[in-house]
Amino acid sequence: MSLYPQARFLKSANAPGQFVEDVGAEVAFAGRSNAGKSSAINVIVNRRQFARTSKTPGRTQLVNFFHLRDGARIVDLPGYGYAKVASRMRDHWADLMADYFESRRSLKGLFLIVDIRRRLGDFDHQMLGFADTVGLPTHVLLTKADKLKRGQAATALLEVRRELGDATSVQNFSASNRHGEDEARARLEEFLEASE
Ligand SMILES: Nc1nc2c(ncn2[C@@H]2O[C@H](COP(=O)(O)OP(=O)(O)OP(=O)(O)O)[C@@H](O)[C@H]2O)c(=O)[nH]1
Ligand SMILES: [Mg+2]
Repeated sequence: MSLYPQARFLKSANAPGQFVEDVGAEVAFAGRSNAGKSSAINVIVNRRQFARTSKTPGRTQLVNFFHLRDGARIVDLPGYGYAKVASRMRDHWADLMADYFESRRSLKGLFLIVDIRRRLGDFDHQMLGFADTVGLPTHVLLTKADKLKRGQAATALLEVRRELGDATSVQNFSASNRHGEDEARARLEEFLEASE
């Protein structure tokens, strides 16, 4: 059974004017391209191919809004870190992200999705910076934890926690074996409910 039976794709936006109405609460998912954002959303919402079903070419640079239930949304932010992306696209991305973080009153939390094997990169720190600027609580999912041995995954978690300190919560996660799904969902709900 779906935990979010009403969950559905709402729309993709390429400019602030296209964002859905700024009411209720939403939590944004950000991360490097291919980090596992869509897979994490699918596990948390408990629907196969949910975040992916609406995928169309070029969508990587779009802000995707999903309805979770009345008054609650998930936002799949454009993936970043493609070396080949033209600088004009990178500028567009930075402008769109700055605009999104500064203007969204309904934005209640940020999930940062990081491949546990790569650790945090410059763009990840930039996202945490955006969140910090506007006082947004953040949660880091170190995903693809199934790709590491248990001990290595535990060490990675400790190291990232030490690196980030109290600024953000951090957990290990795997979309493949669903490790950490309850913890992730609980944190999502905390962010959404803090606003009610
Ligand atoms: N082993 C393993 N593979 C994963 C996990 N999460 C995602 N993947 C794989 O990593 C690849 C990228 O996953 P996506 O969820 O599409 O990543 P994304 O961040 O949404 O990527 P973009 O939307 O293209 O930016 C896919 O081949 C997934 O099957 C995980 O927890 N474990
Ligand atoms: Mg995706």
